[in-house]
Order: sequence, then structure tokens, then C-alpha cells
Amino acid sequence: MANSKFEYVKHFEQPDNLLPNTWVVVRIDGRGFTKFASKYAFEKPNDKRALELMNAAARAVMAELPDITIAYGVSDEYSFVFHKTCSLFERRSSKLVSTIVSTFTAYYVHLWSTYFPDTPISPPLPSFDGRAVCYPTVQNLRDYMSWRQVDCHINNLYNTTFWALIQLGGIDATEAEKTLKGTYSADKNELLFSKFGINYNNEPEMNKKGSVVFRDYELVEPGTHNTTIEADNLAEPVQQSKTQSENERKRRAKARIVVEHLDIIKDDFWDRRPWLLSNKP
Ligand code: DGT
Ligand code: MG
Ligand code: MG
Ligand code: MG
Ligand code: MG
Repeated sequence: MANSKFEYVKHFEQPDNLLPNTWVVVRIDGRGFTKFASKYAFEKPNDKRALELMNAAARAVMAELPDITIAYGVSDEYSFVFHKTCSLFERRSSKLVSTIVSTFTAYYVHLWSTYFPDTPISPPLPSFDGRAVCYPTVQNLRDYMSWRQVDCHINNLYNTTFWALIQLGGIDATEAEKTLKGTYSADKNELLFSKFGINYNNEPEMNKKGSVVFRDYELVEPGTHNTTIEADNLAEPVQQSKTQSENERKRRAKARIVVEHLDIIKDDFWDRRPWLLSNKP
């Protein structure tokens, strides 16, 4: 485009490139999903169709953006992790966040009828907000992921007990809230079992642990490889040639993307999948 007298406005744009050599997490969250869930009569506290739709949309996002290493989802939120060496969109925060949010939302709506075949979707349509946060170390990133999974566990135990009291115990929300006030996890487990014969351990894994989406390669025997140490000890990322990183990109694009409901707080998950936090992208 030729220079024009209007072009100076370009200089009003602010750079928003994220800190280099840090793990980037983009977390998206459904806007007003309390209302949205009630509009479509999502089952309480967990609607399998709604959660699987979230997972399918996240999977599609990962397939379109091979730079994403792993994603974790619970309720109406999803966190997408970019490798610390990722250079997609020059690491511009707004480009990364808006691309993820719009790709996710588009697939959520596109896939809706697969998961809710009898309920056509109508305005107001679902939308998601998003933000990007940089984590400098593998430990920080793992703590972030653990934070989300602990949140999932605490909320799910509370919600499972809360809705059992209402749906099976016949009391109202105010009474249920009063019953649970000040209780610990052990109390809720006990209440579920003694009152309703529910063993919390037998609840669906997706509800208890949330969903982890990642590219699946060959599993590594635990104890043979320690990713945490490898990744944190090397100060600088391993420099790869153009061909190497292009091959790596192709390999990632071809890999099978899986959705699992596993513990991501303990080392085992990461030790068995060293490529996830490896120094090489
Ligand atoms: P926000 O994010 O500030 O716009 O507001 P909300 O309403 O999206 O609140 P948030 O994100 O803190 O909480 C998620 C809401 O979504 C929460 O009210 C429960 C609802 N939700 C998510 N998954 C399910 C589900 O499987 N079943 C039901 N019944 N509700 C769900
Ligand atoms: Mg919120
Ligand atoms: Mg929300
Ligand atoms: Mg939420
Ligand atoms: Mg353009």
C-alpha cells in the first residue's frame, strides 16, 4: 500500500509481545455460563455432553495450532500451553489470545449439534474471554496446572455433595449450603457415603480430574527420564536448525491428539511423557 497522510495512525499500536523464553498459558473461560447452562438445562453439577463439547473444541484448537503443547480443561474453562520457545505471531499476546478464543468459540458452536442433537443453539450465542500469562520455569507451569486441577477437585467434591443433598436428600439450596459450611473433604466424602451410598472415588474421572489434551507419542517408563530437571537446568533453549524445527512441526501436526482424565499434579504423568516439558519444542 502506498504511503498516505493517514498512515501515521499505525504508530498508535502498542507492542504486546510476551516475555521470551517463558511458558505461555492462554486461559479461556465461558462468559456467563451460569446462565448459559441453565438455558440449555445442563445436568447438575456435571453435564457429560457439555464437558465433551468443551473437550472436542479444545482438541480442534490444538489440531489447528501445533505450537500448543498441552491443554487442561474443567467446567467452562480451558488452559492452553505454548512451549517456551514458541515464536508464533512473534509471541504477540493479543494475537495469541484472540486466535485461541475465536477458534475455540467457532468449534464450540460448530460441534454443538454433535453433543446436543435435540437442542438447537440460538442467540445469545456462547462466547469466551481469554488472557495470556507467562511462567518462567517448568515448576511455575506445573504449579499453574496443579492449581487448576486442585480447583477442579475441590469444586467437584463440593458440587457433587451439594447437588446430592438437593436432588437425593430433598433439601433446598440454602439448607444444603448450611449443611456444607465449614466441612472438610473427609466430611463431604463421609456424608456422600453414609447418606446416599455414593463413593466419591467411583465418580467419573472427567468430573474428578478435568480433561488433559496432548499429543500422544510413545510412553516412557517412569524413572528413566527426568524432564523437570532437564528443562530447568539448561538456561538457554536448544537452538534447532530450520529443517529440524520444520520436521518437528510436521511431526507434531501429524501426532494423535488425545483427551484423558489423569492426575497432572504428581510427577508420573510428566515423567512418562518427557516431550511435553522437554527443552526442545
Ligand atoms: P463469568 O465467567 O464471570 O462470565 O461467569 P460464569 O457464569 O461463566 O461463571 P464461572 O466461569 O465462574 O463458572 C462457570 C459456570 O458454568 C458455573 O456457574 C457452572 C456452569 N457450568 C460449567 N459446567 C457445567 C456443567 O457441566 N453443568 C452445569 N449445570 N453447569 C456448568
Ligand atoms: Mg469467572
Ligand atoms: Mg465463566
Ligand atoms: Mg469458569
Ligand atoms: Mg489479516
